[in-house]
Amino acid sequence: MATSAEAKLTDGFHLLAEALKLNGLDTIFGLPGIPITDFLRLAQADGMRVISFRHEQNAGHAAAAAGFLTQKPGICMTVSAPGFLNGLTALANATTNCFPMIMISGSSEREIVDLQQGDYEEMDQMAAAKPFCKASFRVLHVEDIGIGVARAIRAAVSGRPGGVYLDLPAKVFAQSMEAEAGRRSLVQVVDAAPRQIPSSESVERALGLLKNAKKPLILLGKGAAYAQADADIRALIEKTGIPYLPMSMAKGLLPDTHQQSAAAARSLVLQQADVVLLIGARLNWLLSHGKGKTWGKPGSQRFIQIDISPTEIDSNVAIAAPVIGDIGSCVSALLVGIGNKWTAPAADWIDAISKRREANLTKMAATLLKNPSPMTFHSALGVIRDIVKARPDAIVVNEGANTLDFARSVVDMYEPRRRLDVGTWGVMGIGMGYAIGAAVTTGKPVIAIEGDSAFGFSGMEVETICRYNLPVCIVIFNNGGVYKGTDTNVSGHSDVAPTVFVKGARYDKMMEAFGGVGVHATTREELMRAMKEAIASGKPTLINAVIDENDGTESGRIGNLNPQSATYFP
Ligand code: FYN
Ligand code: ADP
Repeated sequence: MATSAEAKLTDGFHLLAEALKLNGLDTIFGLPGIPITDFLRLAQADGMRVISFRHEQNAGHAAAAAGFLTQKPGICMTVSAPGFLNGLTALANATTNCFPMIMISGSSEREIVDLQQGDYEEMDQMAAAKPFCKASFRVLHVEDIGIGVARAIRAAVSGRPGGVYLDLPAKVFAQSMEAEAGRRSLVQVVDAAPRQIPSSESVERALGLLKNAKKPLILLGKGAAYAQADADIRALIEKTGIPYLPMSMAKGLLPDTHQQSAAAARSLVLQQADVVLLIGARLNWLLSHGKGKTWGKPGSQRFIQIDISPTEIDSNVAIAAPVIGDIGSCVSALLVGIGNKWTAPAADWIDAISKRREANLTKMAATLLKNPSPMTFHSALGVIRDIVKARPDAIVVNEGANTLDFARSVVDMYEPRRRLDVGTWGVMGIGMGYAIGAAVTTGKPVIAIEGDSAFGFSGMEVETICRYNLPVCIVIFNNGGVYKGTDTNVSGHSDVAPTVFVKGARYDKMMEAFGGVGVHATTREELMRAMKEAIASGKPTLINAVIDENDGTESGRIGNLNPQSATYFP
């Protein structure tokens, strides 16, 4: 039994849990081991949700997804050096995507690390993290845990959101202090992501440009989805009548079936628009840096850009009208400026877009009608498209090359923040982490549309999905390889080609091994039945969707980025 002196003490374990809870951070995605095992136990006993993974990268991706979906930093916890490094990829990816998360890692003793005397899992983790995230902090004394957590929260969510690293040497967890002083050392962060109101001149400048446009376009990026200004963004688009193009994770901000969506006329609007209003989208590689043949005649466009980060402006091309502030405040200021007077864009611009859109939709519809066995990407995606239409609240996670590219255009989204994908880096490996993060955070069904190669990066987390009985339905597009399954080895020795996997692989058996539902589907009917059952039951399900190994193209739709040797192949 504790003596009265001991009862008045607290320690780093308790203070860290209390600091997180005080700030509404009630879920930890992590992986136990020295020195955080007892912390995870204690956090769970203290009422927090602790989701334990099989690899830190996936825990980090789950935290990042939670951050994107909730605007609160997702929390990832790892052990020292190797565990930390495993998580670092996810932290860097979150930062690149502007998703708020905090990775907290246990670390070795400073005295030994700094003299490089060879401690257990020795590494200067704070220095290693610095270039890969927005901010990096270390707490050396138990009484600073509250401030350390507060600084991490503010850095993650204020301004442009991103990843933050918080270093906790092992001995800080066990350090004790007087309980009342400990309680007073904690900080409840006030207004962690303050609104940033745009200047009135910037709003007027933007409206002036937009009003005089002959062929205006609104481009929505995942910053617009993150901002949770859904009603105002929709009002801006519908009031002005301006066509809009969603980047992949902005799909669903307005339903993809909306009359003003130019998603199915992408090339045309990018080439022909004269004024483009970017809302939470960067002119990076995904938008051909705002120049080149994607964007029509050189100099034919002028840009308005709404962003919270002033240094994003002019990063690739000149921005005629920057509007700096948070998207909610900027869009509402534009709406006030517009009032009830707005002249809809000229009919010939709207008609040209409709014509291209209808032509592309008709072309697409024909590919979805076919019913081959094995399936093709399109025949299988036609099924998923119908399933998502029937469950618009389901969250779609999507990675792969062809599986990503085709799903992006085939599977319509109807609600904001329902699509999570490879993002700014085009990274493989987000699949199961995002799926778990989304399922835990929202409680909604999750449909993970996975290339067979992409799934491999996080596949072991099917055990995690089964362990927590999460409503995740994974569909593996199994065409037997990276891009496709037909590559051959021309060297004469017996290894398979570097892009080819085991023929006839049965990913569904992996799910069965952990008590989930595994289904082998070779036709649309089998896929449809299995998905309906998965969504209705909420049981962890993995469907091995057999796709023709000839279907798929090298690098999907970004083959232009894939250098090919002119001399290697005869
Ligand atoms: C779009 N399109 C459609 C529809 N939606 N047609 C019919 N119906 C629907 N619903 C049309 C659209 O108008 C384009 O035709 C075409 O389909 C492709 O549209 P998409 O996919 O929006 O555009 P595109 O050119 O592929 O976009 C470029 C991109 C995108 C860079 C933004 O490819 C992307 O997000 N790529 C990420 C790739 C990635 O990260 N891969 C992971 C690594 S793979 P046209 O208008 O006629 O052109 C490692 O190897
Ligand atoms: P996409 O890949 O969909 O085009 P990006 O990730 O390139 O989107 O762009 C997102 C942009 O949104 C970033 O420049 C980021 O600074 C900005 N952003 C994120 N959240 C907000 C917000 N609340 N208000 C304003 N801008 C934001």
